[in-house]
Amino acid sequence: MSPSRAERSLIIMKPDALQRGLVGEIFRRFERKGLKIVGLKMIELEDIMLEDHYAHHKDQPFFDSLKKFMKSAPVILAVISGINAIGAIRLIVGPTKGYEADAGSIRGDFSMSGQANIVHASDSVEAAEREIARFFKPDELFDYQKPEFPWVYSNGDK
Ligand code: 3AN
Repeated sequence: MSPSRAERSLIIMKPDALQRGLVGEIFRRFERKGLKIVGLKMIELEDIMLEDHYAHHKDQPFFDSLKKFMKSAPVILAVISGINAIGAIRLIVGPTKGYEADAGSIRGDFSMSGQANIVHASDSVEAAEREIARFFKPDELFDYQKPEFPWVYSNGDK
C-alpha cells in the first residue's frame, strides 16, 4: 500500500470529552489540520460493542472499569479522512497515557489519565476499516469535495 493513499480513521469522543465540554475543541483541531469529516453520530456504547472494540484488552485487570467508563455517558463517533490521516491523527491525539502525552496533543493538553483519555483514534488502516464497519453503515459515510483540498495537499502528496 502506498504510504500516501487517502486513509480513514474512526474517532470516538469518549464520555469524558462530552462531560468536559471538549467536543468542539477536538473537532476544531482535526478540521484546522485539513482533515475531512465523512461520518458522524452520537450513541451509547453497549457491552457487546466494547468487547469487540477492545478485544485486545479483554484479559486486562482494567477491562471492566474501561467498559463501565465508556458506558458512563454517550459518545460521539466520527469518521475522519485525509491523505496519511491515520498517523497524522494519532499525533494530534497523543499516546495512551495523558500524563505522558506531549503538550499540544489532545491528550497532552486535556488528560491526566490512562483511561479517561478523551478520544480514541484508529491505529492502522486495517483496524480503522474494521472499526468503521462496526459502527457505520456504508450509507452513513459521505463523499464530498472540499474547496480547500488543493491548499491542504500538494501534488506530491496524492
Ligand atoms: P490507545 O487508545 O492509545 O490506542 P489502547 O488501544 O492501548 O490505547 O487502549 C485502549 C483504551 O484502553 C485506552 N484509550 C484507555 O482508555 C484504556 N486503557 C489502556 N491502557 C490502560 C490502563 N493501563 N489503565 C486503564 N485504562 C487503560
